[in-house]
Amino acid sequence: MMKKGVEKRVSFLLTIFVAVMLLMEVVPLLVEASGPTLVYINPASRTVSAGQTFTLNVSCTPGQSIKSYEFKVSFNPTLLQANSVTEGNIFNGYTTFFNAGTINNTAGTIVDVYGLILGAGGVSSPGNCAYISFTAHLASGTSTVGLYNVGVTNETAYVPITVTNGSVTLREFTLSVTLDGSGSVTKNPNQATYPYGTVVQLTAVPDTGWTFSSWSGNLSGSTNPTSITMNGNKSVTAHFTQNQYTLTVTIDGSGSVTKSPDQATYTYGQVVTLTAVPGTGWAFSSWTGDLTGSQNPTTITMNGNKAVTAHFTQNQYTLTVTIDGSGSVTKNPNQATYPYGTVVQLTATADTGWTFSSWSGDLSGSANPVSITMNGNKSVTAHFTQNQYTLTVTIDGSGSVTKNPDQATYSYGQVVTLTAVANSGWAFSYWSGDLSGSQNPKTITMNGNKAVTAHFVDAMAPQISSVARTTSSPLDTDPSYGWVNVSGTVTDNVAVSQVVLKIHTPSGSWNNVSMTTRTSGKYYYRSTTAFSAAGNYSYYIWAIDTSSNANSSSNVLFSMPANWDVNIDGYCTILDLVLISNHYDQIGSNGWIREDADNNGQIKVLDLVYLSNHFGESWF
Ligand SMILES: [Ca+2]
Ligand SMILES: [Ca+2]
Ligand SMILES: [Ca+2]
Repeated sequence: MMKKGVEKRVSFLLTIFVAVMLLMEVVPLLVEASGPTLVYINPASRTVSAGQTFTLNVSCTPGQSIKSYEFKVSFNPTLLQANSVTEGNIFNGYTTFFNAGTINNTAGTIVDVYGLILGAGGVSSPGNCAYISFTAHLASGTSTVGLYNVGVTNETAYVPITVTNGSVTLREFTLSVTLDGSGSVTKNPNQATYPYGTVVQLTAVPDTGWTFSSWSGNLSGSTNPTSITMNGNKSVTAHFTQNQYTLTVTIDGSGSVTKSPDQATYTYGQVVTLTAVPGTGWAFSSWTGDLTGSQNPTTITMNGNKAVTAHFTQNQYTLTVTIDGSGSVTKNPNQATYPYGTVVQLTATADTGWTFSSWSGDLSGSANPVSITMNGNKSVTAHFTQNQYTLTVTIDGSGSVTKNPDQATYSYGQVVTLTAVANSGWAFSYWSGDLSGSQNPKTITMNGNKAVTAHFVDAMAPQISSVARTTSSPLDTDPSYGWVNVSGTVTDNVAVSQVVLKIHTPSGSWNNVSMTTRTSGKYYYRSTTAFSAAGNYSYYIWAIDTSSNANSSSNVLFSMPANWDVNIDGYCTILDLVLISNHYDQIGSNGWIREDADNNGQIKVLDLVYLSNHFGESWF
């Protein structure tokens, strides 16, 4: 059928050709003067989108009356697909014959498109020969839409033509990126426009302190980098969110830290002022963690999560104890320094001989032990007073005691020398009470109140004086032939205990007889028997006082003559007989004369006999 059509067209063209030749021979000037016929793609250039179906016109502006046309079309089959060819409007009003030609989308050709007016007639007005429907492939680029093998005829011949090709550009696409937040997006490749199908890698790069979160627009999700395929104009928004950083403050010790501004979270670069406020009795010391040093207040720049530790140290206070006097103070606990609030117990311990009295300085009163609370440096003085001891001396007897040194009171450990001084007639004997023994002088160490008695004893014997004797007369009529009165004065500085008359008799024995007190101090003894024997006697007075001090008077000698010794010469001799004979026969009262030897009142021969019985004796 096609072949039949071609043959028919060829014969027809031959006919036309002959007709044109003839016509040109006849009216060549007419034809040439009209100029060439323009055959062109209309629009000459067109921009379409991938996938777009559009129509290109093959237009004709006749330079003369024309009756037929033929052409072939070439195009880039990778960019364009030809869909159909339909007859144009140039020969409207005439009966036409139109051949849509053959489309080859592999080769990119449309061949053998032609049309003509059947029968008589021609057209010289511009119009379209054909409409070609194309669809743009999913690509970008520019395809020339070319016309070749173009021929236009009049009734008889091909007419001069000028052919103008056209072009179709498959547009490229824009990729518009919008930023939400702070960051950037890089495109790879980075072009103003992209051919259809280009895969563009988009990499979202957050600014410091920001984080890419998601895509929106023609992308979604949060994959980064991600790809977008350019099958159209694309508009993408990259969303960045500002990072939020935490600021964690840890307290070491006692205190607090204020944040300015005080927020749950902070954005990048935000400067936060940290002020460390120590608790009572504490001091800020240093920062550690994401801060160092000890500046306060200080600032921290939030370029990440921050953790800071504020270190507080407890204030240390000294406790100084001063001693006034002699003693010591113990501290419990005993430390060089104390943290704030420590309660320290102070115990004052007096040295021996001292007594704690009171506190001064940062303490007062006299409580002991006492507590002090360390809320600052403390200085305390413990006052001790020296003990004062009394030394009481009592005198037993008569004397005195001197103290060296002689003070009303004494301090502990003081040594006092006591010297006992006896009064006359007295002697120091011994110490009692807080001293003993008889050493004199003697020392006593004052380690308390002391009481001492100094004992003095009577050291003076009785004094015996005025010793007197009265002896009976040898003529005494006492049948015992004699008596003696002995008296004496005995005194003592204390008291006389006993007075004894000690008599040595002619027989050699001693008679000790107590003397009795007649008046104060006067002692008396009368004896009518102790001296009855004739002979030589001696006596003395012995006295003892209440302290057993004894004294004796001097010895006194005397004689008691025998009555037969008339002339008291110690012997009974003839001379005694002579004296009796001289008074022979005289009388008188008894004992009136010594010659009355037998004391009968008359001198007789019995007296002579009495003497003769003792003749030759001696009584002393
Ligand atoms: Ca005495
Ligand atoms: Ca004689
Ligand atoms: Ca006689």
